[in-house]
Amino acid sequence: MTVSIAKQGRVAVVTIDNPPVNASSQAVRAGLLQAVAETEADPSVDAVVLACAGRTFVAGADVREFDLPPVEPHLPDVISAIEAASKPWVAAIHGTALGGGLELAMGCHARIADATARMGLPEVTLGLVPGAGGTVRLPRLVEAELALTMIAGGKPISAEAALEAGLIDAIATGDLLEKAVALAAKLGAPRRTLEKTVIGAANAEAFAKSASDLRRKARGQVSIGAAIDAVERGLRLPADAALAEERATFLALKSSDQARALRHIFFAERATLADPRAKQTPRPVTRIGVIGGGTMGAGIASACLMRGFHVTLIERDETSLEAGANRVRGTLDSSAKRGLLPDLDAVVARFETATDYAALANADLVIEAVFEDMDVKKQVFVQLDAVTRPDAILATNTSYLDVNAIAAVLSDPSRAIGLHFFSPAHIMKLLEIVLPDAVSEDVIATAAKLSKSLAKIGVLSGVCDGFIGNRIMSAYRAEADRLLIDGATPSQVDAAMRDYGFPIGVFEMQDMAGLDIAWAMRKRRLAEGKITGAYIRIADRLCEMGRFGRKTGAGWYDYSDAGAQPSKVVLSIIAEERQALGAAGGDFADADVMPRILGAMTREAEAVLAEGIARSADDIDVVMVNGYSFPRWKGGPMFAARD
Ligand code: 3H9
Repeated sequence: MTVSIAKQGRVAVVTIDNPPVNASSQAVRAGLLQAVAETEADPSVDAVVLACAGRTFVAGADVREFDLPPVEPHLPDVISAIEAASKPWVAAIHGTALGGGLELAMGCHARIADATARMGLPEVTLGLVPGAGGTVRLPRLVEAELALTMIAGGKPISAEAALEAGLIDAIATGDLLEKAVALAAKLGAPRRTLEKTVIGAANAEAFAKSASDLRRKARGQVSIGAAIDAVERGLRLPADAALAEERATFLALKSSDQARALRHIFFAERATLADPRAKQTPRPVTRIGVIGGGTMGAGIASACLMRGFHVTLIERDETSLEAGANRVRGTLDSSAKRGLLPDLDAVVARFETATDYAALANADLVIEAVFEDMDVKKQVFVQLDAVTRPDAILATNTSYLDVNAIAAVLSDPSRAIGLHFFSPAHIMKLLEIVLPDAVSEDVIATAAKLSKSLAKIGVLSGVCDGFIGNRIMSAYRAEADRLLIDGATPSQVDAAMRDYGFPIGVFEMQDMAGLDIAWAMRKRRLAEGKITGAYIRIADRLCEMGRFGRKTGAGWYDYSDAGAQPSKVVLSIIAEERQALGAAGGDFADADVMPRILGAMTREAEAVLAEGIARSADDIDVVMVNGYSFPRWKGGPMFAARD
């Protein structure tokens, strides 16, 4: 039974059992309406507890139903029926109460949660606003500022924060259901959330500032502005009017292009590891070695420590080791200050450092993050081959180099794999899992499990120069250079990309990351004969002048206290290179920039797909959205191109 009723004394326990996440699909909604009728009619019932079986409370509406016409009963009507009941309903929350799940809980007359539960209204992340009373009930339970960040920011909060804010009535210590039944038994006449007065903003100015910050950050994502408007209506209008407007906005957004794109990426992210090779029995991993304490190595070490692994960081000498260890400690400290690491001491206790590879004798997995140079990486792997257990997995964090060639130096290449993290590694969600020819399936499965343990989205990639993401990025970067030759300016290209929804444009991005790394890579690829066609020397000439980007105060732009300014030097280099290539230049239309950038992206993506480097077009979308800031609400380049 999707919804069942059991009795505990005079309290009815209504349980939803709809795996995997108890989404409020049609069967759940119908079952709940039936449960309201039955408990109202049953004189032996004084109160009701609403609980869920399995791993979580209701995690929201069933997103798969959103592409189909709505089927009755609708969630707002179910929630209204619960709220109008003559007997008190208590929501017993474990896991996550999200979206329609939290709306259901807010329609109950009291809420109790276990200490690890989380609650939120993440509808904006799916291109929606809450559609079952969330924007009207939440501001009646918590202050307007919090309602705004939860609804328009889509951020869930902890049980502790929910208790402090007034969203829940109690945190259960011990058995949640038992405590919920006890609470229901003594609750008395139901107090309805909708009948409560709106709490409002403690500080109207702070509320207005957060609203305008959120609108600015939305960068074209419609649902964020719509969510702010809905919260403001929830604060201003009578409940009935606000509910009607909320529902109309929800229904209009549900069929919008942005919501469809966001649903696409939601499901694509959950399907990346649906490959049978990733489903073999993984090798156990508790002890991880990280070679190299630079930005990347320290970030990887921090990410692993924060997720419960034991980490040994290796550097070539004491000075570099100290610097690397300090980077790790700095990251851990700042995460602890933001409340992300409740037990910092326990995390630090799992962190060791050494200059001798012998310290890795017991490691289950080693990730090298040393200088991006084939010979250096091969030397590291030769040393690892000598000291590690034969079943230990050896991973390289290279972002471009041939993982087959690195694996080949091992006596058993089947234990080598690529784990391409993105910087900062403790924050970025994407992990490209690069599969050399000889890799064994349980090594793939172990990498897949690791990506989940690190709360990352693992995407399988074949071996090629740059794998999925950097290869596509190189292609659209080259196209951006061609745009300059054809008459565009760097600031024109950057502005067009920002207008499309990228947080920054391709030239600004290069200035931020530093131009020197790509320069070294181009030299290597030129030497290897991998660059064909007309070669555009603009970026090389900037590097020859020491213009490596922000870190040197100059790159594609000039930097000063006043910020980034277009550079006359760069514009004249572009003009010279145009002339050298015999290009006419002239005025370039803004509207012609993005079709060229997107065209280059999708052409390379098609090649990546045809060569079997990426498993699917959806995987490419996941990589570009999560590693390269492709606007999420456009669904990724492949989705955008076929839409
Ligand atoms: C909403 O509620 C609108 C209302 O305001 C108004 C209504 C009128 N639907 O993420 P996982 C599947 S909008 C359908 O890997 P985790 C997921 O595809 C909704 N399916 O697990 C996967 O399937 P499979 C607002 C869903 O433990 C499986 O469940 N709610 C849904 O890492 C496991 O998912 C949200 O936006 C769904 N709503 O994380 C919450 N959710 O195994 C979205 C999950 O076949 N969900 N699935 O690949 C989440 O944030 C996470 O899934 C959750 C669990 C935190 C719950």
